[in-house]
Order: sequence, then C-alpha cells, then structure tokens
Amino acid sequence: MARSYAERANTHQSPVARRLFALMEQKQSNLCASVDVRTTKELLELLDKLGPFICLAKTHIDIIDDFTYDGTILPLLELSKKHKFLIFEDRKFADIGNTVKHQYQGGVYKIAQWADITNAHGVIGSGIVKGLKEAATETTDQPRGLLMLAELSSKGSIAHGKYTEETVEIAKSDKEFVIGFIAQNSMGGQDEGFDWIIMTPGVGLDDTGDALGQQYRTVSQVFSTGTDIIIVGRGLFGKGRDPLKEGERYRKAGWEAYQNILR
Ligand code: 5BU
Repeated sequence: MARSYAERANTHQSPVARRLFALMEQKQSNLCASVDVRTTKELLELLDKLGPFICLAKTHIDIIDDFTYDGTILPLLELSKKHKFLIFEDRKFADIGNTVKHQYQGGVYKIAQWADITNAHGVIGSGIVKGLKEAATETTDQPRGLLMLAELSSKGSIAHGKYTEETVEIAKSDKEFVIGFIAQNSMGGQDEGFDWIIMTPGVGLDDTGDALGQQYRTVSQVFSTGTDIIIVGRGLFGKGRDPLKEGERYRKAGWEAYQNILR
C-alpha cells in the first residue's frame, strides 16, 4: 500500500523532502517541469507560466547561453518563492569526491547556493555523496538533497541490473542527504527504513520518443512502476505546445494517477 505525500511530509528524514512533499500536497502536483531552453528570458517566462502547476523545476543551467548569477539565478529564486516550487539542477555529477565538491560549490554556476536538489551518478562510488554533502554543508544553511541516478530513460542505457543495485547501496550511505533516485522503477528500501523519492523522466502523453534515443512512457505507466514525481520537458512546451494548457493537463494526470495508487 502506497503512503500519501502528506504522511511522508511529516516523517521524512530530509528537510528538503519534507518541504517537497508538503508543497506537492498543497498544490496537488507531482509534476516536475524540465525547462530545457537556451536563454534566461525563455527560462523565466516558461516557469512563470508553469509555476502554478509544478512542485519542482528542473534545470540544465549550463545550456543557458546568457547565464549570469544575478540575471538568471536571482529571478529564478524569486519565481520559486512566488509560485512555491523547489529547484532541481540536473547536473549529473560523475567525478571523485574532491572534484565534485568544487563543481557543486564553485565555477560560474555555484549550484550549491541555489539548487535545493541535485543528482549524481553512482559509477564513482560513495565518495561522490561525501564530497557533495561537504560542499552543501560548507556553502549554505539551507537544506540540500541529492538524487542518485539509478536508471535512465534512454534507449540502450547500461544502467541496470548490478549497476542499479550498487547505486542503491551507495544511496544508503547517507540517509539524510540522499533523498531518492532518478529511476524508471521503485527501488525498494521501505523494509530497511528508507523513504526514497522516485523521480522519473521520459514521460510524455503524446509522443513515444525522439530521434536521439529518448523513450517516453505515459503518466499512468510510470505510476504503475512506482514513481512519485513525473519529470516532463518537451511534453509541456515543445512543438508549439501551450505550457498553460499542458501544465494543467500533466498536473491533473499525475495527481489522478497518484490517487489511484493510494486506493
Ligand atoms: P524531455 O523533453 O521530457 O524528453 O526532457 C527530459 C529531461 O530529463 C531532460 O532534461 C533530460 O536531460 C532528463 N533526463 C532524461 O530524459 N532521462 C534520464 O534518464 C535522465 C534525465 Br537521468
């Protein structure tokens, strides 16, 4: 029997996860918008439209051509307050602890300063969790959360079987900082006291994939395999789609699918 977001908002070990679950319940949304656009203007305009429908905004901050901290991040943080959503930088860290620590804290993007959530590959071993946690603690008093990349949506992905299992083991190394997985399936853990959040990309209601290996499943399909949060990008704004219309459509589909698994 699935546990409700409201219940998990009260019991989760991570303050970021508690905030996220509370927002999800309040906004009746398990929709994360993946806003993969190339200019600050497009990013902010899109999130101002999608804001009411989402619990989380997922960025690839390094694809913004005109990025500046003050011009891009400060208004992004304002929007996150205005519309009440958290921010997830999909950085996919994949290096030794010492290097990812610098990458998370420093450079032009200074991700640890503004992103509530980020993610990392398991290929490197548990040092990556330690390095990122140190960076977060040294940078800010604000709570930060990490997702491990357990499975991918793309055709031919080699993250499965033993690799996925070992990534789950790495996640167990820090119960408070690691809040869950990017995955296509549930990763278990409940028996051992873990309340992992599963966020699933590769979700689309109108397309089955793209020309570069992306594969889409429907909202009800991903809920049937244990997702908590759907990550949707081009389904919301690609091909001339109207983000206001699609935002509400995916929010509603996600909320109904969640209510079905609670029954
Ligand atoms: P789309 O436009 O809905 O296809 O965008 C999906 C987003 O999720 C995009 O930002 C990818 O980088 C991200 N993604 C993914 O599609 N599949 C994965 O397995 C992982 C991330 Br991990």
